[in-house]
Amino acid sequence: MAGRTEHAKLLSWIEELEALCQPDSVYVCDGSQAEYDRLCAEMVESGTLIRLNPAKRPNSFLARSDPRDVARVEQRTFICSTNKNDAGPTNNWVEPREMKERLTGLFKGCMRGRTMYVVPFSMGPLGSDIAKLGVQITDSAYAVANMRIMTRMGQGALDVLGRDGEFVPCVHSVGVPLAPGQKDVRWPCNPDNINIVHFPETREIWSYGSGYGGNALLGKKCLALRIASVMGRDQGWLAEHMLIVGVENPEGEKTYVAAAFPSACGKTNFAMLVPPKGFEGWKVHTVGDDIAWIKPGADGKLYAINPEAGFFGVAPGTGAKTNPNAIATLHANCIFTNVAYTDDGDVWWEGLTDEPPAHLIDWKGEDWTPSKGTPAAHPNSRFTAPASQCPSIDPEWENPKGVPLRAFIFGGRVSKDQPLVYQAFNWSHGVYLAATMGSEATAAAVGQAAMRRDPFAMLPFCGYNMADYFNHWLNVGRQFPNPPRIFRVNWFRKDDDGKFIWPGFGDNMRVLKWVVDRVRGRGYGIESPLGWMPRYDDINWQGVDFSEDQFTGLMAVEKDSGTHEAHAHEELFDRFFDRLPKEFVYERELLRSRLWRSPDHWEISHTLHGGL
Ligand code: TSX
Ligand code: MN
Repeated sequence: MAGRTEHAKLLSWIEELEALCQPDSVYVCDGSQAEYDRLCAEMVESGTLIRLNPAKRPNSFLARSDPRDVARVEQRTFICSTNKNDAGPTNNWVEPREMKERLTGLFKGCMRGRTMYVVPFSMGPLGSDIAKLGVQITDSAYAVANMRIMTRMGQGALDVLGRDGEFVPCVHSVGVPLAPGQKDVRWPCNPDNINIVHFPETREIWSYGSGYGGNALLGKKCLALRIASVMGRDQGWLAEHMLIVGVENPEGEKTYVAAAFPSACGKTNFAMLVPPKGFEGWKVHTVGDDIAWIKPGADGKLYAINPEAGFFGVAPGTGAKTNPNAIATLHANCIFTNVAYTDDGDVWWEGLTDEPPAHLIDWKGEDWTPSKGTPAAHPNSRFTAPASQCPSIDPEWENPKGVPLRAFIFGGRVSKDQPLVYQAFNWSHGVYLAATMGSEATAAAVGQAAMRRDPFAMLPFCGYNMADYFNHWLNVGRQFPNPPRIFRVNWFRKDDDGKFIWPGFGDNMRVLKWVVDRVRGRGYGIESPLGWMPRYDDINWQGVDFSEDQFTGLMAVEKDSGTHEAHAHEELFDRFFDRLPKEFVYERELLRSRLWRSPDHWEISHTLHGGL
């Protein structure tokens, strides 16, 4: 049974796209299990998918992409607003009419010899006030199968759409039409012609040439971040690159926190954190691992939903020690892309086990042994897994109202000078901390790690001028007498021997507890030049051997490097000169003056008083 709709605008849009793309057939997805099973069986038949050993991993599949199509392509991602400056200095821009012409050329006849799938989907629980509907047209069955895991896809979405509901039109093609009788390849794509295009004013998405992840699953980065961030700006809410967790203490009190980290900081691991020894009775519940839509409620609180229904996570580094909840989530009903294939028909990737198997088929489909010297799984290989299978999933994760947020955490990946945790003095200081966050990119010059700024972890995902985005955040805070508190963290500070000082992973619970204590008015804080900090005794150290000296080193603030950092913020802000919030200049001067008044080497002493 195919999906049914009487939505006149949707039906005429489908006809229009059919005329443009000239597919052999059109199929409207109903989202049923039978449909999913049929599509996957067809992809096994065509060689796009390998069915994994059902005894090891039931109803799960492996896909190997074209080696030229393994990640998002930021140089080929466009925000096509009427005015260039509305896209801002951090986005690629092309004039909308010019881009429409380019797309019409690319999409003309691009689906010849293929099926055009119509994929209706809801980002967010079906019918939630915060949710948004989209319809993706695609010639990739792989995209359809992934969309069924990642979104609420099919007849349910069509029913919510009704006869005249609003939807975001999303058009996707791998860009490889087939001549009559021409045999398809395993992973069709057109890597030299990739275009990932957003029209923020008309709220349309067009994606051409790639079958991979964020390029092809248009509900995720394209709709739920780039287009939704524009909707949020216009409608007074926030679309953020954030995980959401619910922290439950032994008394059963629950505190919801959202957190933004740049890539390669372990967001999914944090979203599924397992409390360590010393936290008996504490639980961390997962609401989402990548995207949060956050809306002001009538009661003066901010409510967040996870617009997604699954996890599209990086596989390497995910193991029973680093993230047991993810490993349990992956037991069945998953799609794996570009991981390695084991001799017994299962999957493997670096970090899944301490010891690699003696023999594998690597992500390129070649024989692999540990002596080969190349990774068996691609570093950006992925799992697509239903969120409902996560053991730590929050009972409220599908609550259409969302969950009330009490704190925002922003974290970078910095080996020097950035302390483990501190709290912003107020909302505008917090927005400044989020805007200036970044991660170290190992630079070519030996020994020098360059900071790559990634404001709010949104640099590749903001659908409009980031300076306007900063102003939007400042405005949201102004509406609330008691907004969520804002924190900065860094799990990655190293000592002089180049070793990580902080154990990280489950031990991050110790930081999370202090955050919860602070927002609940229970936790003590010392005023440092950077923000409020916990003293050694403000952290629960039960179950870990971490000395006061180690902690002091982890929290120290160097006057010189802090001043250098404040100066580097200017470089970032200069790009946004014409629309930069005045508050940022003010916050930078406050930071400089706090550092100016501080000793060369500031450190926490438990004898210090004057906290709050
Ligand atoms: O995900 C990570 N988190 C967050 C977990 C909730 N990672 C993985 C790297 C990013 C993909 C981390 N790596 C974290 C972390 O908190 N910290 C580190 C650094 C680190 C790595 C290893 C050890 C300690 C710290 N220790 C041993 O290997 C024994
Ligand atoms: Mn992400």
